[in-house]
Amino acid sequence: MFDPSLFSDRRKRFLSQLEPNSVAIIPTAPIANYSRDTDYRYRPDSDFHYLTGFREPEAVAILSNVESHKAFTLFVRPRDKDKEIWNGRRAGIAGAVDSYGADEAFVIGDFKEKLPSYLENVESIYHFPGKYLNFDRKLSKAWNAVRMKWRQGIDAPKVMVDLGHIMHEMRLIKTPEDLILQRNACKITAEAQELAMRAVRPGMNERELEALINHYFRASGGLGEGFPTIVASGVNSCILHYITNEETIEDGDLVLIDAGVEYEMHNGDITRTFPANGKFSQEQRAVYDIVLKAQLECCDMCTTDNTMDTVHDHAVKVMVDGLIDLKVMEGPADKAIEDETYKKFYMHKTGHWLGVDVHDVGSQRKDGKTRKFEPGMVTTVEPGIYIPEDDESVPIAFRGIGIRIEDDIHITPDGPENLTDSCPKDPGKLEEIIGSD
Ligand SMILES: [Mn+2]
Repeated sequence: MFDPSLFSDRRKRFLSQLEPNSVAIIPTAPIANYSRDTDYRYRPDSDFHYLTGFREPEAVAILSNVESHKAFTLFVRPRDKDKEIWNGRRAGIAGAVDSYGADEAFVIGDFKEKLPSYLENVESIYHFPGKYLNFDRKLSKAWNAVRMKWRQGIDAPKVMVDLGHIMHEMRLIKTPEDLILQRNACKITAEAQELAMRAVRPGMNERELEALINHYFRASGGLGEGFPTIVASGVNSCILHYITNEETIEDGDLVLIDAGVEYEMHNGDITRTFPANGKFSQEQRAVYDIVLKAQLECCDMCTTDNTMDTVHDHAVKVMVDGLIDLKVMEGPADKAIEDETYKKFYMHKTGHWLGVDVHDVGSQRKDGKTRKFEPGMVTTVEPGIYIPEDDESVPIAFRGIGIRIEDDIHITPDGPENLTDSCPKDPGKLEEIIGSD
């Protein structure tokens, strides 16, 4: 799976965008502690991994276009027979060069001492200030150490540039290689969702569906869930990030599942909502049809003529009109939108970028304006309606209904490509397959 040329190509593209005489300093993520001396399974920093492919902790990449520097230097943990027996293999400095394409590699223990030499007579430092504060201190100290070398005629860097404006624009526009992984993440996620639809029965616990989905993610070659799987039955569906997943699914409940696999550092993200017993009630179906109409039309709007905002505004309009028709909300629609009274039923945005992070990086603005979609972007489209169970202004049969429908859309020059289209959402199709396994 690991293809060094993919990463060397990314590094070339990255380096070509730096100002002359610059150095980029990119640490990977620290290890996160779970409990006492037990840590979470390690996940590298997304940006660090995007440029290096290196997945071990305690590593720093230095990319430079300074003539006297190597283009790509990696600091990594040393080989250590004893530690490798306990915690797994290490590439070491030889592996950093041979397998990961570093021009030069050192052990991480030498980083502090060597860092100032990478900053001498350099114009700009590219870095993410604020992301890892302990690392910021090391970098600031090194910068200061270089300032003190003025007697030797050495200049210190003048500017620190936020790495994000280059890195995140790169990550926002997916390459054909990125899309292979993205498509697979979407496919596995779609299959897992359908598995849950077919398996669901009233009387099951939410956690059983969670386990089914997460089992499928891992068994399909994914690392596991890219974010905590949401299995929300009944009124739990009105809690946007409900991850407790401990309650019994009752006859007559809707089940809202929002889940995504992390596959080779790419995330799927799909939400489906369906009746546990295989049949929508009249009110559930009425609200479902509104959300589905908004979702289908918004998916179609993912073209280079539109922006995140125009898509969101359309979702709001369709759903407000629908809720007024159902007498769940009071009209007129223009006033409900103007006064934002709809926000008690729809309080989130309609989409987010998707990729290496599930809520992926990349600016939604360009030249001071909301930017239009561009080919290579991947966005979710996920309108929803959540009717509070205690809202006495709403007819009782509608209270506690929460519905969200989410797909992952790749923007192409010819229009939207729905990467999760295979995941059922047509209400007739849902009723056909629910509980069929
Ligand atoms: Mn999402």
